[in-house]
Amino acid sequence: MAWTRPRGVLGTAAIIACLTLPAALASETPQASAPTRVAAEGAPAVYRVGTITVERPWSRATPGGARVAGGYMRITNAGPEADRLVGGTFAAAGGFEVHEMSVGADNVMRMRPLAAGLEIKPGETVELKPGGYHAMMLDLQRPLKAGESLAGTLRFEKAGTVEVTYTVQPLGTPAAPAGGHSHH
Ligand SMILES: [Cu+2]
Repeated sequence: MAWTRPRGVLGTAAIIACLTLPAALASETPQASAPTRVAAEGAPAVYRVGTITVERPWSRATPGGARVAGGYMRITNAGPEADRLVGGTFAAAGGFEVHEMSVGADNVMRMRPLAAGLEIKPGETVELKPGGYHAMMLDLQRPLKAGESLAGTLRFEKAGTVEVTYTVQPLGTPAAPAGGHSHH
């Protein structure tokens, strides 16, 4: 799960995404048109801080009473050194953790916090997605509704903090891989 792109292309994509349409972004970054593309219409979809690029942060609508929500995005490190996603914030949540999913000895898939954060190696892209690495929004203060946008931040060990906007996709979009995401 890695590809490299020239810095100039990333910079251009970021500017285009901020000023114009997601459609323009899609033509700049072929990988963005994968089947699970989830960027909301009109929402800025690419964020940069230092050598880190964050693409299309999104979350999913939650049923009433849910206390947690997942945060998903694609993170690319164009720099020469590894960096780590170590924290963040989310407007509707009281806490934020970085989680991984893994299958235990009992063959049950579980999530656990990455105490040292999620490493993004030089030149690599890491996808946070249902069933895999994800941001975990804790202590949700209200249900998330499909179509809304929520502000947040992402904090990287070296690159620092970047403000992002999460778009909330409908429940079940895209379908989570087998194993699901039931927890807490
Ligand atoms: Cu989690």
